[in-house]
Amino acid sequence: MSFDPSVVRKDFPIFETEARGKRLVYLDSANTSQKPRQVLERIQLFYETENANVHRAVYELSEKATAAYEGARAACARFIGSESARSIVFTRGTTESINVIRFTWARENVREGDEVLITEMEHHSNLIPWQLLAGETGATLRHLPIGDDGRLRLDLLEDYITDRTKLVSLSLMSNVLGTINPVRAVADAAHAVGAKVLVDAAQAAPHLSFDVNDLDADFLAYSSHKMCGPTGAGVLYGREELLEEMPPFHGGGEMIREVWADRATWNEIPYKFEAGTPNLAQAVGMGAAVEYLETLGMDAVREHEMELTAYALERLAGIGATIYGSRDLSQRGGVVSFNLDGVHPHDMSTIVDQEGVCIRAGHHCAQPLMRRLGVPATARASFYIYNTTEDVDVLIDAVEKSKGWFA
Ligand code: 7TS
Repeated sequence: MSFDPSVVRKDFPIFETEARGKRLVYLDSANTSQKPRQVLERIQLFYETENANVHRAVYELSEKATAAYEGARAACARFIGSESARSIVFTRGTTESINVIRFTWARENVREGDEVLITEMEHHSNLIPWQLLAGETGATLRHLPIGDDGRLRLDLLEDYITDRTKLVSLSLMSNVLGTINPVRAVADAAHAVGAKVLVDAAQAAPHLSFDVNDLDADFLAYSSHKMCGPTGAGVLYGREELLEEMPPFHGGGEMIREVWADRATWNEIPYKFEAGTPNLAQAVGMGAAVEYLETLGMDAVREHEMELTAYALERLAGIGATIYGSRDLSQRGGVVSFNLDGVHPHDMSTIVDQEGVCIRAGHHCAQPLMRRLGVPATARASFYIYNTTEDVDVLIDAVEKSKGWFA
């Protein structure tokens, strides 16, 4: 049931452009993905035929805009196995979704002496909000260690999840190591002590099929722009009963039910968390991205990326690269961090750019993880539906050239 990536590639206008006069080899999808025509055309259609503000007017055009916006919400719910669209809050992306929890649920539920547990492999957007919360509340932030294989030390879970733990926030897939984390096992341990679980699915949502009920997530965050959708849109999933209890985030229009001069009551969920005019076209575009991925089939997406990752790992090992993270394909996705002896990743990235190859170099917004790995930076290639084995070959040739520069 797999698809042909060279056919998929044709859906993406960007691949009609060149990079440095060469075929564009885009290997930075963990950073942001490219956008298919189906999504771009859906956004255009919204502005051309449906554009009005949502939920506020009774005229037909506003009804059309509202239907498009709420249709996207239903698609985003279906995509992660949420039975109810009421659980889906539209945000600007994963970072904002995590910060919503910091400013709402966490402020009400995390006190001095409590603990928030994250892991050693988190992106800064699932680290800094909790550092700030800890600073404000006197709570303690703890980090579940990883082993040398780039996987979570589940054997230490008992020491790290205690009766003081109020929140466990972890990524489903690492943006550096590609590790797919056993979220359900962590969630079971967290729930056993009454803690809540927030899943950062920024890297998982574009690449893996998962279900919030199977994960037993209380909250889950993902971004549109990494999964073929536009920037400026994302999702915060929350269990309905938790969203109901939580105070609002931003105050303003749309999030209220009734307002007096000195007080107000709140709208029903999810609107209680969507103050002001939302990013309408972006949300609609995100819905179109979900439909695009559903048409390809998330199992086929995963299968394609496993094949490509296997090939890339083999070829990188063949040129003597150090690869960070597990080699076990069942435990990892298509984000491959690596280094070559004697070549700084930034130099490598600059040199491969001359061959039309886009890779990321640096700390990947995960500085504590870099310290744990004992490196200041890595190069990182990340794969998606439009990448081919030819892209990997171009990457390897280009990386080999960078070796030559420093020989
Ligand atoms: N969490 C993870 C695991 C991520 O990989 C990222 C972005 C974020 C959160 C933040 O998402 P945003 O959409 O709110 O920005 N990761 C990366 C990356 O790996 N390279 O650039 C951005």
